[in-house]
Amino acid sequence: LQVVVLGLGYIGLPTAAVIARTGAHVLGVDVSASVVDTVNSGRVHIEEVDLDGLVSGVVARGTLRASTQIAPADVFVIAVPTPFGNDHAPDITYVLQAATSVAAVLKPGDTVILESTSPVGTTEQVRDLLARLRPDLKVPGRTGEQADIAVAYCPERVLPGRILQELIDNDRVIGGVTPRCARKALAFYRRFVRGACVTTNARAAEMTKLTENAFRDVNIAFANELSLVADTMGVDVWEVIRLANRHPRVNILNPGPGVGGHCIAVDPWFLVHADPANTPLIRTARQVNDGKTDHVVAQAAALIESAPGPVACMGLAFKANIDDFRESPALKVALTLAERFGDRIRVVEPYARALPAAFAGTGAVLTDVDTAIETCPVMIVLVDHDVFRSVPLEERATKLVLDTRGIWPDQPRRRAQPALRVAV
Ligand code: SAJ
Repeated sequence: LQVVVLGLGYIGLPTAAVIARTGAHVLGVDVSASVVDTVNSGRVHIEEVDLDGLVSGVVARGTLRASTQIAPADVFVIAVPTPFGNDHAPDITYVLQAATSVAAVLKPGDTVILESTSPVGTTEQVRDLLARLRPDLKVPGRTGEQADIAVAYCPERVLPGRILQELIDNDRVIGGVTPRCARKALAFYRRFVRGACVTTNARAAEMTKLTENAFRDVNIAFANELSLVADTMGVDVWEVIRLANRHPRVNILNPGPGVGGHCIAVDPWFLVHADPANTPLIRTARQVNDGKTDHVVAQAAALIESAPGPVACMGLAFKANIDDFRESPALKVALTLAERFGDRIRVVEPYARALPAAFAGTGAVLTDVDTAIETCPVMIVLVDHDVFRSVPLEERATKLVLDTRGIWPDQPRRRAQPALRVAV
């Protein structure tokens, strides 16, 4: 089996490597020559558990290679980014560019699968584009005739940090442009997926992906809203959530400094954009989560102004134990504080070798956990990295702490609590 994976990013590269491990011959195609060179030398340009060993193995075995040029194959998997513009409109340019390059090498019997998170209707647009570019091929779902090619949508659902495991173990939703297309794609995923593979139509599969991430965003917004209310009340939100979650039908997520990454903070907008009139809840959740970041900046600034000395901003990553700083609320908070408080700010990020370029000229410096503990009387916890979580109370008992992730529940509360006293 010859497979082409278009896009060698956080999803495409692990997917290509996992397919290559089954013995299929995989060509990974990327627009970046440096990414292609890195992969061909058996190395990886992204940090993901066990990915380096897997890629070096399949490249050495000759089942994975990379190129900037596409080649004929049996299955094409499109895993390119789908960003949004300033008005939150989804931008499927990269998907259409990838499909255009596939069209040039497509032959009867081939399967084209879109994995990129996409607005509903994108897979049909891909099908229509292929039909326009290749009038010699019968595309699926256009006439009653049997099609020459299959076109399907199968969203990736993997969690950064657990990608290789979840690629295999997660259930997959496979949406065909026609039922026959879904079955064709299903046979492909069965090669490497251990989870259940469930078939549906392409539009339902597209909406399912957006729904999953919107669901999580709405639930995190609920937790973030609670954290603001609890602050007003002078109540520990973590305690409230822990207790409420003892109810058999309550399962509240964790508040934090906002929602980051390139999925949950983006995908809900695809639903809002498609039907603004009917999505007040999803839109508001986005606003609550973005607003939480501004709230944390204000809280941190007030704390920093109230005390002298260096300030440790703990973490830049968009979530725990990864090196991914894209759309990170922690980075946004730390950067805003660095711009305002300059050389008082020490950034602690074990997953960064240097401060991101945006910090240049602010005066902020990167430091390690030990130095921060020794030198910073003020600590702002922005990411729940395990290495931060394990700092014992005796090393931080005297610090002024703003813990946006609730990793130090035993930290003495030093901020004046709003009084909610009952007269006795
Ligand atoms: N977060 C909280 N509180 C929580 C959970 C998360 O503040 O209780 C924050 C995180 O710190 C982070 C953001 O939300 O900033 C997103 O993190 P995440 O771990 O929820 O999700 P991602 O973005 O790493 O991956 C999500 C996953 N989707 C769902 O869980 C529904 C993953 O399965 C998807 O494949 C991925 O998006 C994607 O690519 O769409």
